[in-house]
Amino acid sequence: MKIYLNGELVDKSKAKVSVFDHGYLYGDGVFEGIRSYNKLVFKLKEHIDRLYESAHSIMIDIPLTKNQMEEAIIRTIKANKLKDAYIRVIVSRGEGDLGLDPRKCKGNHTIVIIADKISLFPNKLYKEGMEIITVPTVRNLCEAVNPQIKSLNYLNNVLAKVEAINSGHQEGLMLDHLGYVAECTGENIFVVKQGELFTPPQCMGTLRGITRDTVLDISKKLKIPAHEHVLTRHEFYISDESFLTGTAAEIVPVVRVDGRKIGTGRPGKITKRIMEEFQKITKTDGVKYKI
Ligand code: PXG
Repeated sequence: MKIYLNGELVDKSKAKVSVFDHGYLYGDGVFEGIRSYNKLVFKLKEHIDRLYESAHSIMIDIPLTKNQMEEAIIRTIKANKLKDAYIRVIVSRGEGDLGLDPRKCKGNHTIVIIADKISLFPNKLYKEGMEIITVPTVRNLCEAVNPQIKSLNYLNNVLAKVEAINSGHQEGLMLDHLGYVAECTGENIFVVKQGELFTPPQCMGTLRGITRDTVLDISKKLKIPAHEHVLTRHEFYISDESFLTGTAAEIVPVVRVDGRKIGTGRPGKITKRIMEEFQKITKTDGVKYKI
């Protein structure tokens, strides 16, 4: 496997970064997770835009233009000859010294791009639906580390994932500090009630997910009314259907939350229709490459 490391494609065994990199010392950096389907990189522009927004917010000046970043991503996928890929782009503050001061890193950002295959959850869950549980760890406050920043410090999400796994679940439902539904550890949440879609607004400790935006576009196309609205757990429990969205997870039906059955306890009609449309879009939309 070839990894892009600061402009060079190197073997996986040689893809090493310094222990003084502030990405490693402090989680000081940003990342994106992107997918390609059948030689089409899905929503590449949106992912690159969000990467640069995250970097801007934490004052990292990425030393590549967006076009150069796009070329670097495509080059890495092609080097690995992947028709379908999961691409991780990482930009860290770079090598510095001990101590938080980012000025010590002298602008030598480390850029790593990995292209590989992943399947986040077992196939069975996509067909039969997932059971999730509310976890004790509260989603980061917007005023502290804003969840819009896809930073290398994912401990908030990792803790929630550990709690979900420890209670025998694949995913954990994270609430914001007021107790409203925020998102799962790496996915946004949708519920369906009386034929309409609801998802928490991005100010509720929720990442503005690119798959979430895609589902909102699909709902317009399918003429399913959709609302960005605060959700309580009660509203989640009494919904007719629910599903999670994310680049890595794609669309996963949720059929049980905190021991309560959602709707019939099977993936719902609207969920299945949206999953179908999502699969169609990923096969036809995207930035094309040749291998
Ligand atoms: N919420 C959070 C907290 C995320 O990290 C999403 C929602 C979904 O966003 P997109 O744009 O992908 O639709 C994410 C992103 C993984 C993994 O390996 C998943 C994500 C990020 C990093 C790692 O499971 N999902």
